Amino acid sequence: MDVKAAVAFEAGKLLEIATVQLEGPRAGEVLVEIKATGICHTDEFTRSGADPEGLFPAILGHEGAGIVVDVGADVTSVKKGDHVIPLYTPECRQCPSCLSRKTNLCTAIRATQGQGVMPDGSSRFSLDGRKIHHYMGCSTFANFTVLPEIAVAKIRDDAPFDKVCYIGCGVTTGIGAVINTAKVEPGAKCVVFGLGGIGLNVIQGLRLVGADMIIGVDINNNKKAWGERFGMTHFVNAREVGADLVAHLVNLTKSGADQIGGADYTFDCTGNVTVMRQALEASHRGWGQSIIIGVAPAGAEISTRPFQLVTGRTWRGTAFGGARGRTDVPKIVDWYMNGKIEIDPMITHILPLADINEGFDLMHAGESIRSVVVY
Ligand code: NAD
Ligand code: AHE
Ligand code: ZN
Repeated sequence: MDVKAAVAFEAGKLLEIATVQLEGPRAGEVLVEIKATGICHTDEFTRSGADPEGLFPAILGHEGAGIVVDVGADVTSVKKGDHVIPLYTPECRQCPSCLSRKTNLCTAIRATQGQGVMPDGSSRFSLDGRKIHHYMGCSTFANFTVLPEIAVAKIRDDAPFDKVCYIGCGVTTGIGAVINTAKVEPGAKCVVFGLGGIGLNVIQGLRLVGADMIIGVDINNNKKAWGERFGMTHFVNAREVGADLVAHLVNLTKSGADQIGGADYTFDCTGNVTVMRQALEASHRGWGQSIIIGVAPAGAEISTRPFQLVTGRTWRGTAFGGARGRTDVPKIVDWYMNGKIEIDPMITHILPLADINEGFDLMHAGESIRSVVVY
């Protein structure tokens, strides 16, 4: 069938709107009509050429929501008409990773997903006979896409696609990093670096679990009001503080008998390895945990003095907020529908597919929190 897509033909180039061909679902696969998709910074990371796994041409996008319109043989867990959110972290419930209960990083199809193809090794997308790669197993920058059955979460029918698409990455990543990965306890002191589409969800996750101190760090003063809107208690402009940023943050967290200072938990939501080091070093001697969420360019490496770890700080990372998609995503949709978490104010721009490049411009200008393309 012919479908409308924004195609990334080459690294660093604008996406091009094109009619491409999509084959129907094979065994274990489903065809989904995508109704809305968010634009995450990770899409920009790959579009720009910074992603060592980036493949071109490809149909990017991994933060979507839509309706199952066809299913291949042997599909049992979803049916035509079901509303779903595509999962770049699938949940097969059978692989060693799923069975370990120690990680959400299902390994059933990770190898082929990284090669931009379906689990049988072929792509369903093409343009005039030329193969187009899938992206993160999702390719939500097309109005129809094919996904493995294990890579869709069935959600309730009354949830608005143009809002809950954000649960496909940003919302779940931010809130999940707090709840699943760090397991932040009430009363904790926390620092969030980078108050964008992910960082603000970390902040609302911290508010949800009852953190006492939520310090937000950004280089854009406009993010102060944004952070406060979701529960941030203190704002620090990293550029204005300069080289003393870590000392400044440690001082802010000192209180009463604790004159050592440092946060119980810090979160990097920037993808900048210098910031990752600051985040680790701003965490508390003896027990501080620093969670890396940001994705860094090919070749980038993190470093610190081993002394930082010897003295009890822990460096950790999280993908998709440690969430098991088919199990957790429907619950997060319920949280949104019941008013437990907010999404609407963070969706600052709604665009037609034809204007998708504008969504990337808004991200670069720091003007959007999330732009959502509605088909
Ligand atoms: P975004 O562009 O919306 O936000 C980034 C924010 O960081 C902006 O507010 C920007 O001003 C701020 N910033 C930039 N440099 C900074 C610095 N030196 N110090 C402090 N703040 C700084 O991006 P996003 O969509 O929120 O994504 C954030 C990062 O998370 C990206 O690297 C993205 O690829 C990654 N990500 C990871 C996962 C995961 O599962 N681990 C999921 C989604 C996104
Ligand atoms: N391809 C990149 C890695 C990118 C990455 O870490 N992606 C996250 C999700 S970001 C969503 O916005 C992830 O899920 N990682 C786990 C995995 O298996 O990819 C690179 O650097 O090679
Ligand atoms: Zn993302």
